[in-house]
Amino acid sequence: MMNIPDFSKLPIYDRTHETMPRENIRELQLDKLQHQVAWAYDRVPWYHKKFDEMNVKPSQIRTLDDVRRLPFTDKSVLRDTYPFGLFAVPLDEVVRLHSSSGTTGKPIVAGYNRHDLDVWSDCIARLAQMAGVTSTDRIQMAFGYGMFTGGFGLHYGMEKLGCMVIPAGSGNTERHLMMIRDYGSTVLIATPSYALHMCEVGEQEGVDWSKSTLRVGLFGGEPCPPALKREIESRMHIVCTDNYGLTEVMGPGVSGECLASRDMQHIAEDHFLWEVVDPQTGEPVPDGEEGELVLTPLDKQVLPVIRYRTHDLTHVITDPCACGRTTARMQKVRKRCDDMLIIRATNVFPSTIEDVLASIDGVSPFYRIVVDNDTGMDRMTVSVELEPDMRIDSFERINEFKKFITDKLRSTLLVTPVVKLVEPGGIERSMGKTKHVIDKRVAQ
Ligand code: DLL
Repeated sequence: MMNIPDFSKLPIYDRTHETMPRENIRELQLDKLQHQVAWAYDRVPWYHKKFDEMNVKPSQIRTLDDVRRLPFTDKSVLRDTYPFGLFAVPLDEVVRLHSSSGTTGKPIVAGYNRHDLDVWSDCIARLAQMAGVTSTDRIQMAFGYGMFTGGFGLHYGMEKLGCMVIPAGSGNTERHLMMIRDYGSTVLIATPSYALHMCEVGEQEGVDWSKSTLRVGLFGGEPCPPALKREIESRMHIVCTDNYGLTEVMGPGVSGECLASRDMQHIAEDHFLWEVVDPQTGEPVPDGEEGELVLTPLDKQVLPVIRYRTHDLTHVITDPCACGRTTARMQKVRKRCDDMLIIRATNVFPSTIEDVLASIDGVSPFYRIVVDNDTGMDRMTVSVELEPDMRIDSFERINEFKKFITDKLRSTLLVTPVVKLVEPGGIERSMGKTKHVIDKRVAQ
């Protein structure tokens, strides 16, 4: 079995900021917010105009609550100002670009100068140490090294920590397995769905994961449901943490899981101001309640977005954590306000389907949801992949199992799906983020 290190003995990368008394964190945030707001107002014409329209000046930001006077920023603003309209420095100061594609329209472009990259690497080094990674580790990178922030973002953070980084990149699972074996990699960086795929391929090839040098998985980029994490941890004999971030405010490194509170993530609060708002009204929700996460980076020089609407749903708590950190913790993101499906007037979150499937023995974590309206009525088809050791040898048993899954889904969702059983390995694997839902009613 995997061995969870004693978190009380693990190093804390930036002890000063990660364990600061909360009143000091808030003072620091206010100080940085005032500077950041003035930076955006003075240098980005879009913000200047927007602040003027809303009759607010940077000098009116006197408390952290005053952030509410400021405008929200969302994807549409970044798209309207594509590609560099929100940049606050001349382009020759920019040393890196990343982008995120989204489903429609132009990509979102993020720029970084040296300062931004330094802050980013620090945030990454923090989350690596939360998982017990140190300079002696060998890091095998399975995130892509393209415009996606995952590859380069984590790469430089791990180098900053002093690790040996093996920049294998995404895909080519056989080669990954060979590298783990030959280079003695100790840490795998990947999306959780790709890590599970690597685990399976390894098992098929006779890898004995309990004897592998790999000991830690640093995941992120997509939701990592608890059942999936448990499965990877027990099958690969590694400890996995799940880390969150988004291109618009930096990339990975916004928050990370420590080993003491495994369904939450510590927010790098000295670099990000968080709010949780009602997605409909934009008003703050009561303390600790679920809502949409809104982030204002406090140290971004090139792209100083203010109050970015992430669309990610979470809640945040501020009590101290057993790991010794005082930074606020956000519940891991399982759903977004824009991923809710409306099926025959009933609201369905894909994460609910995922949870129901995870509670059924014999069903693997791989599934796909397809929604269409070909017959004039919404239809949701859930393809469920069976575990390799699940033997169903008669039509009768297949129908019984399908009915069992359909009934379980119906009683939770209040919608009757069409359930299809798929043989092990039958659902397409992704090398990066997995797309679980295809809604044919909307343009993809
Ligand atoms: O996915 C940044 C990242 C890369 C984070 C690698 C962690 C590791 P984007 O491509 O812009 O950036 O996608 C951001 O992905 O708003 C969430 O909806 C989702 N997301 C990212 N990390 C997690 C996570 C990167 N750990 C969007 N859990 C975000 C759940 C996540 N959702």
